[in-house]
Amino acid sequence: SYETNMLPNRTTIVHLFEWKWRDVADECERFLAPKGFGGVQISPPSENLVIHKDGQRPWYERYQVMSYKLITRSGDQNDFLDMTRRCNNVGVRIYADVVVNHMTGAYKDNKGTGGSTADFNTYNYTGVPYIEKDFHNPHCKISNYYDVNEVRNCELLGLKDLNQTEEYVRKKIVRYFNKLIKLGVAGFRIDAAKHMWPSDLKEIYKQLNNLNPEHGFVPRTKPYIYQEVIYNNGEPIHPEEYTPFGDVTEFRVGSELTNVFRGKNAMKWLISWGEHWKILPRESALTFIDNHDTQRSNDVLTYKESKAYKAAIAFLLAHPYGKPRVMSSYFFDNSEQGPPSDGNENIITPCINEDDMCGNGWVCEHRWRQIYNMISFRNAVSDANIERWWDNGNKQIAFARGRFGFIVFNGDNVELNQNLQTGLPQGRYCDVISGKNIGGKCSGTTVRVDMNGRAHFYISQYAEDMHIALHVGTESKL
Ligand code: LAG
Ligand code: CA
Repeated sequence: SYETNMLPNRTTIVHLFEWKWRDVADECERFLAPKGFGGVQISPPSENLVIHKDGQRPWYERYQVMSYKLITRSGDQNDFLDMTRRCNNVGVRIYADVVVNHMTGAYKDNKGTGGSTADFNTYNYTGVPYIEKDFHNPHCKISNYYDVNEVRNCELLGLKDLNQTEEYVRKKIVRYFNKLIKLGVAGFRIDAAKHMWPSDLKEIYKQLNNLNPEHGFVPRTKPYIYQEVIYNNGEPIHPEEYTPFGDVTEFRVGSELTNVFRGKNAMKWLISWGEHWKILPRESALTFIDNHDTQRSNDVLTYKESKAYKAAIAFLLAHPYGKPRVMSSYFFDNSEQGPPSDGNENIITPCINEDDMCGNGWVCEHRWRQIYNMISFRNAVSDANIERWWDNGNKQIAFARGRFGFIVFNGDNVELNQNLQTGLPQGRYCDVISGKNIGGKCSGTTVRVDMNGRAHFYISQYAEDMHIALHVGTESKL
């Protein structure tokens, strides 16, 4: 198991997709730290190709690399350092999304967000620099995912494919990663890891510096690495090839939990959730319901199906399997749509409304009470075991996390009306889904746990949320 380098009792990463560095820094201070978030996955910080399509800048331009200069629409290197300083100061870690499998596709325009230019025909990227011999040759396109060589040596979506087996390319990548380490990141999301040879990645990781103690890290701390490996049934490339030197994103979690919380699979089966479902060992899995790709392309739950989505995330966070990440999005109705931007193509800062929700086109799922309160739940129950599993044989379930937390779900089309053994110490607990404890009083439902640890739960099939969650630390005084 790899160390995430979060503060003790912090557990969860939020992906602030397409946020500007200044806004991330503000969010660390005013919201993420107080609510107990462990870290932020940021959008790729490396200079990208400016793409204009249908009168706008599609989000995916950030996956087309022009150089490793830290200049993007999210900000420059000064903004970046200001972000890591301010976030680390309040105990929130920064994980950088790093795109090193490839550079760009071939376009008519060839200007980067930092002013670098490239000649796509001759594979000349002056900003690094890379020249043709730094790319896989012969040039080929990936079409057959059952051919391991093709997946790793050919172009993904026509993106010029770097040859990481070459010493010079590795050196440039290592330098880029070490620059980010020096600037205070706690780790990396390795984009398109499946498209690079495990042996090359291992070599690159070996040459990485320890985290920067000036940013509050204990000397000799290794960066936390989680790798994007999408496994589809039957493919020859297995995520397990990458777990000997980092964690791996477990996409099957999102699809399986989507099935359950859409009611297509009975919740009672979740009693065996984890390795029994033929997913990665818990200590290697980075888990999530949706990410920036699957929320656009796959059939998974997103903010657009909020009731089921909130419940799926609650289960993800209440269950000890994996290291969780939650998505934070902007509204979109077209899959290429970029982040909210102004007339000068600058990304617009999310405004924060009086009710704590975001405006200006940002969804900010991480600011939904039902989501951030479950992060507190996960922090509070720590590594306590699942105990006192209950189900009705169908789509109503409940379980405890030791003596620290208890959660109940009603995914049935009938009400849930049950007296359950919670294992919690006697007290009046605030349900953290319908409300919270404000000045010693629950703003939502209060649940009375008696001296034997039993409590009564009622969840209508029509309720705004299908679940109730209790954890120690939220007891009401009334
Ligand atoms: C990833 N993980 O392994 C990213 O999570 C994913 O968002 C990236 O694709 C992909 N790998 C490459 O880094 C995204 C979009 C693609 C987009 C690509 C490059 O999902 O749609 O491709 O970034 O910008 C686009 C066009 C393609 C075109 C390609 C090259 O959609 O049609 O062939 O650019 O011009
Ligand atoms: Ca490759």
